[in-house]
Amino acid sequence: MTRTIKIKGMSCQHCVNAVSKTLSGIDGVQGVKVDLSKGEATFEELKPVDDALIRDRIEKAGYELG
Ligand SMILES: [Cu+2]
Repeated sequence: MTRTIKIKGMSCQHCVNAVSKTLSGIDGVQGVKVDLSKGEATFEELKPVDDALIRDRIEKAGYELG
Protein backbone atom coordinates (compact mmCIF):
# COMPACT_ATOMS: atom_id res chain seq x y z
CA MET A 1 0.00 0.00 0.00
CA THR A 2 1.26 3.49 -0.83
CA ARG A 3 1.01 6.05 1.91
CA THR A 4 1.55 9.79 1.95
CA ILE A 5 2.14 11.67 5.16
CA LYS A 6 2.52 15.38 5.88
CA ILE A 7 5.66 16.46 7.68
CA LYS A 8 6.22 19.86 9.23
CA GLY A 9 9.59 21.49 9.80
CA MET A 10 11.53 20.48 6.69
CA SER A 11 13.42 23.42 5.18
CA CYS A 12 16.28 22.09 3.09
CA GLN A 13 17.87 19.05 1.46
CA HIS A 14 19.42 18.05 4.78
CA CYS A 15 15.93 17.73 6.24
CA VAL A 16 14.79 15.69 3.24
CA ASN A 17 17.70 13.30 3.74
CA ALA A 18 17.10 13.05 7.48
CA VAL A 19 13.39 12.28 7.00
CA SER A 20 14.12 9.79 4.19
CA LYS A 21 16.62 7.97 6.36
CA THR A 22 14.30 7.98 9.36
CA LEU A 23 11.35 6.56 7.45
CA SER A 24 13.50 4.04 5.56
CA GLY A 25 14.73 2.76 8.93
CA ILE A 26 11.23 1.66 9.94
CA ASP A 27 10.53 -2.03 9.42
CA GLY A 28 8.06 -2.51 6.55
CA VAL A 29 8.73 0.87 4.91
CA GLN A 30 10.22 0.95 1.43
CA GLY A 31 10.71 3.35 -1.47
CA VAL A 32 10.56 6.58 0.51
CA LYS A 33 10.20 9.77 -1.51
CA VAL A 34 10.19 13.13 0.22
CA ASP A 35 8.76 16.24 -1.43
CA LEU A 36 10.23 19.31 0.24
CA SER A 37 7.97 21.89 -1.42
CA LYS A 38 4.80 19.99 -0.49
CA GLY A 39 6.10 18.93 2.93
CA GLU A 40 5.14 15.36 2.17
CA ALA A 41 6.66 11.92 2.27
CA THR A 42 5.40 9.01 0.22
CA PHE A 43 6.36 5.39 0.81
CA GLU A 44 5.29 1.80 0.29
CA GLU A 45 4.09 -0.19 3.26
CA LEU A 46 5.14 -3.81 2.89
CA LYS A 47 3.17 -4.59 6.04
CA PRO A 48 1.00 -2.48 8.33
CA VAL A 49 3.13 0.13 10.07
CA ASP A 50 1.89 1.63 13.32
CA ASP A 51 1.07 5.35 13.03
CA ALA A 52 2.42 5.94 16.54
CA LEU A 53 5.77 4.48 15.53
CA ILE A 54 6.00 6.77 12.51
CA ARG A 55 5.11 9.77 14.67
CA ASP A 56 7.67 8.80 17.30
CA ARG A 57 10.51 8.37 14.80
CA ILE A 58 9.70 11.60 12.95
CA GLU A 59 9.61 13.54 16.23
CA LYS A 60 12.87 12.02 17.42
CA ALA A 61 14.44 13.18 14.14
CA GLY A 62 13.28 16.71 14.98
CA TYR A 63 10.20 17.04 12.77
CA GLU A 64 6.47 16.85 13.23
CA LEU A 65 3.65 15.11 11.45
CA GLY A 66 1.37 17.71 9.87
CU1 LIG B 1 17.07 21.26 6.58
